[in-house]
Order: sequence, then C-alpha cells, then structure tokens
Amino acid sequence: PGPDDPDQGVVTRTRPKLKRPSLYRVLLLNDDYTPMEFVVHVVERFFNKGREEATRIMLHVHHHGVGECGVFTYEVAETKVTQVMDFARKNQHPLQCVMEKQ
Ligand code: TYC
Repeated sequence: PGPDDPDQGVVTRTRPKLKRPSLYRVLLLNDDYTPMEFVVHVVERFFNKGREEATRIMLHVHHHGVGECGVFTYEVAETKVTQVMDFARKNQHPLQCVMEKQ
C-alpha cells in the first residue's frame, strides 16, 4: 500500500515466492579399466571424502555399476562432473562421471 497503490484501501502485501534450488546427484559409473586407487583418489580430491568413505563409494560403484559421490546445486554438480572427466582424461582412464536431477 502507498500513495501510488491502485487498490482502494485494501491492504495487500506480496510475499516473494522463494523456490528452493533443484538438487543433482553426481554419480560415478563403473568400468573395467580405471584403477581402483585412481577412483578413490578422485572421490577424495573432488568430493572431499576421507579415505574410508572414498573407498566405500568406489567399492559400491565397482559392485553395483553406479554410485553417488554427492548432491549439489546445478552449477556445482556440473563443475564436479567437468573436473572429474578432465582429470580422468588427462590420466588416460575411461572413468565416467554424470549428474542426474534428484
Ligand atoms: N572396476 C574397476 C576395476 O576393477 C574399478 C572402478 C571402480 C572403476 C569404480 C570405475 O567408477 C569406478 N579396476
């Protein structure tokens, strides 16, 4: 309400609609060639996990084909995927990292 308000004495307040950002799971995919130790290193380095948790995630991927490294907003997830893929290629491993909407 205010001097320029078009409505006549009816008090209306608008509350901006806040939308929570969508979240994306970042996943590692299994393959037959990437060394286990390299995958553990990737999970430690790019997903800030300790050695035990990183090893648990690597073994989960190894046994189930796919596993989650973390959940992030879109831009952070995209950055993680790019960093992991660049690092894997630089080291000539076929490791695949993908993101999916949660
Ligand atoms: N399967 C690989 C091996 O036996 C290890 C591996 C684990 C590869 C996880 C990729 O995302 C992966 N050396």
